[in-house]
Amino acid sequence: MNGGSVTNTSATLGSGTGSNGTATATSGTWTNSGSLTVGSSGTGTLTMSGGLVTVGGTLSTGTYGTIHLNAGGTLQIGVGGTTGVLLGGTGSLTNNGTLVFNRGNASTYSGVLSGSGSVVKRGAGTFTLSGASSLSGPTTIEQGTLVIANAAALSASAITPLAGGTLSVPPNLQASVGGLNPNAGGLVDVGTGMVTVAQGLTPAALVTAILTGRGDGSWNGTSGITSSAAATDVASGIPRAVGWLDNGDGSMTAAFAAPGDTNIDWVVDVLDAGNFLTFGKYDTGLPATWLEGDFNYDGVVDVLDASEFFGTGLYDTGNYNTPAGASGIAAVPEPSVLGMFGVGVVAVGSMAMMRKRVG
Ligand SMILES: [Ca+2]
Ligand SMILES: [Ca+2]
Repeated sequence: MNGGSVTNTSATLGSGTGSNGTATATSGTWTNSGSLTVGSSGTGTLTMSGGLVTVGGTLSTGTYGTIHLNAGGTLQIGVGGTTGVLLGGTGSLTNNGTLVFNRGNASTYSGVLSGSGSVVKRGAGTFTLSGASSLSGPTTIEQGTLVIANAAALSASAITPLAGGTLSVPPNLQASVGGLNPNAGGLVDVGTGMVTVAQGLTPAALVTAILTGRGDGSWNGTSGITSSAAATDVASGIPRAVGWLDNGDGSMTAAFAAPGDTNIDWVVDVLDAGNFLTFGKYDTGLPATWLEGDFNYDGVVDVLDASEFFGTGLYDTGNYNTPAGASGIAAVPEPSVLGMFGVGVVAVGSMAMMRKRVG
């Protein structure tokens, strides 16, 4: 196929024993409203180097079936309806072109995607990637929700959710992605999980996205970075947020967090009290990060952040983000440390007030 448009229901390349079926697309469109089988009893080869090949049903390969998705070629699975399956949902594919997943309902792909190609999530449905893929091209979420249900589902891919598209992680998952553009109009929902972005995301862009997702404080933003779990908690009076970390190696982390959990290990303890006090940003007006105690994203640490810290009531109470069904491990309270921390904050607060009076 090198131009024009071909439409059929189902097709098979290499149907009978001993037969040899080959299809090569360099331009134009080939639409299979039904299924496409590459190599049934015979040998089948599907090569895409340009144009668009769409499979509305199931794309499968037999023993002697081979799919080449090369640079310039586009393979679309599904046409926005309730069908469209790539390799049984489990087979692996080398993608050096463009791979489009387009379903209107929920579906899962657990195979491995490799190559330098790109992925497009189209269609209103929730699409779950549960395999560990090495794909290095970009991923664009045009519509619906893309769930990365494996910590390495898109660990080498830079993800861009566009308006109407959402990237989300399952409860408590700590996922890594190759890159992330959270300010392109779409939404990133960390839920009760964590997303670490390997490169390309600046602290300023990350905080901008978090502020957008936070909205009026209810975490009900429709773009930027939010946490639907924090939104639920805040609505019922439980202070939760999206915390962030500059990991110092070019990577950035955004995660469900309680104010006060400076290092986002889902425990508020002496390490956090230490960070809040010893980074020395309290009431200085100096630029500060979440790690240094800025829990309300205004870039400084002051009494408002101290209030956020104490407002959670989580100090030394153990993990506040245990997976559903798991039993939490109760920590032994250390009231003396909490007392010291309280004294410390009061002390720096008093010093600041004295400075102000003197000034
Ligand atoms: Ca902590
Ligand atoms: Ca602050």
